[in-house]
Amino acid sequence: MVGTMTTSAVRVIHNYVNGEYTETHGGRSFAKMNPATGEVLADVDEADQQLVDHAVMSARRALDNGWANTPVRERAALLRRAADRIEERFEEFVAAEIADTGKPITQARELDVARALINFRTFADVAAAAGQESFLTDLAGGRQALNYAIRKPLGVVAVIVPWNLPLLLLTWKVAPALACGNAVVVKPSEETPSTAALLAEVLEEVGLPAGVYNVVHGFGADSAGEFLTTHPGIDGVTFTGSSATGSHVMKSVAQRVRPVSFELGGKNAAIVFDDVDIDEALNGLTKSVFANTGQVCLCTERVYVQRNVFDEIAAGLVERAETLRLGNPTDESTTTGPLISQAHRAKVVGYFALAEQSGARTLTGGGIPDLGPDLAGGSWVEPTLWTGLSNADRVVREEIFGPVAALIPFDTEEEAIGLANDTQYGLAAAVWTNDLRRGHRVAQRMRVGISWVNTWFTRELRSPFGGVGLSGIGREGGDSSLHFYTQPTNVCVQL
Ligand code: TXE
Repeated sequence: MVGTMTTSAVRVIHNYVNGEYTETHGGRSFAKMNPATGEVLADVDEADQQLVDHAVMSARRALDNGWANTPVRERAALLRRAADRIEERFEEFVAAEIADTGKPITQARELDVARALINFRTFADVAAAAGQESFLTDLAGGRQALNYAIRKPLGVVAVIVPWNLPLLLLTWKVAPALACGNAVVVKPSEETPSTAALLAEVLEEVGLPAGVYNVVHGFGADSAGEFLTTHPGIDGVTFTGSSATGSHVMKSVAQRVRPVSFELGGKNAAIVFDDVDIDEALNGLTKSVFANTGQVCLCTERVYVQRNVFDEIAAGLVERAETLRLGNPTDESTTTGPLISQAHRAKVVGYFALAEQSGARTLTGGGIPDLGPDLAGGSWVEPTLWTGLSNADRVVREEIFGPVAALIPFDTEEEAIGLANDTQYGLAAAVWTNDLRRGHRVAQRMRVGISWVNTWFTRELRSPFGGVGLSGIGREGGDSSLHFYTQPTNVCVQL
């Protein structure tokens, strides 16, 4: 049986447990809408407690049946075959991601699916090349002890991912987890079930043993998400999503003292100094504010601009925002898709109203665009820029997760650093300047997990990635991923 089937125009998406696509027997299912049009796209089986139990037990059995002890070179080879197979089925993944999210085809190709390949290949390399710590310890009487650490898989890992970059974030976690010899139970967002289901097909095709990769579909509270994160059989949770949900999951996992790795929200700042190359900064800001319709945890929602270039930057950014092309996601000239859902649009539009009430001047956008009858049912909003707000306003403090930014002037470097760091979040920052010393100086003082100078979203997957404050706990990427997805045992041998 296949994971996704077509019945008329609506696909049926099943859970995938122990190498089988399980149909719900009289169970619940939910409709997945196309965010660009509002049409029903798929009917998704919702996993109940029993099925989540089955998934966790199957994962455990797969570990015990030998997956946990597979030589790392075999696991790395399997990851590379998975990357090759995704490459062969590239356009299927692109189509599935577009249908679920409404994101433009160019982005699905160049970012989402491209990064899935890179995630598998990078973590195959990182795991295969990893060494172990060892120390020669001096003891009394001239004797010595050899200490070394062996790293064992963490075990059954719960992987909970959001809807904004579904395949990218899923593979960012699944690739290192499998490379380290874990078994995973994945709960994709209820908004984006398709690529996790397709990945099951690929992993089966390249010979991953049954039970190592399981997918359970559903929601959070009183559904698959909660059944999974509260399950006594899981050994750790890796989660990307909102800070509120992260905090909730952490509380339930804390009862059984399991490790967590959380990448949560952001309210990221960009600082633009007056010595900057204006065009370069505007190109960078256009990406960092509007990429993926502002639905990236790393997107900029606060832009601090040195006063004497403020008007020029504001006018330039408005001009670029107004040339973005909203439209059919499969059209190659489309730059900007819809928001993920009507519910999310209601939240973003609520902030449009709040901005006005707070005295903002809306430079562009602030409404719902008319894109014609075909797209009238989609969750579209206009790219939006405000001035006249300050760090005291909720619009500048809370994560909106839409194609929006507040532009705020500053006079001195110290003031800009203070404004940028004045947030409970701490995921990313971008500094735009032609003064290299200033770039390093300011970037280092950002209270964030990643601080860019004259770029945005440039990623080195071997670097540690994560956030401070409300933006998360722990780091993934390179060795940080190997550390999270393994448990070390220190062996001490007296020589
Ligand atoms: O996220 P949730 P939502 C932010 C963004 C957005 C807001 C809400 O501001 O507007 O969060 O989005 C699962 N136990 N980000 O509601 O709820 C859920 O099913 C276990 C930032 O979609 O955090 C989904 O798979 N799991 C962000 C995942 O958690 C639970 C990306 C994320 O959903 C659960 C997405 C529970 N009790 C939203 N409740 C980023 N940092 O990139 C929910 N889930």
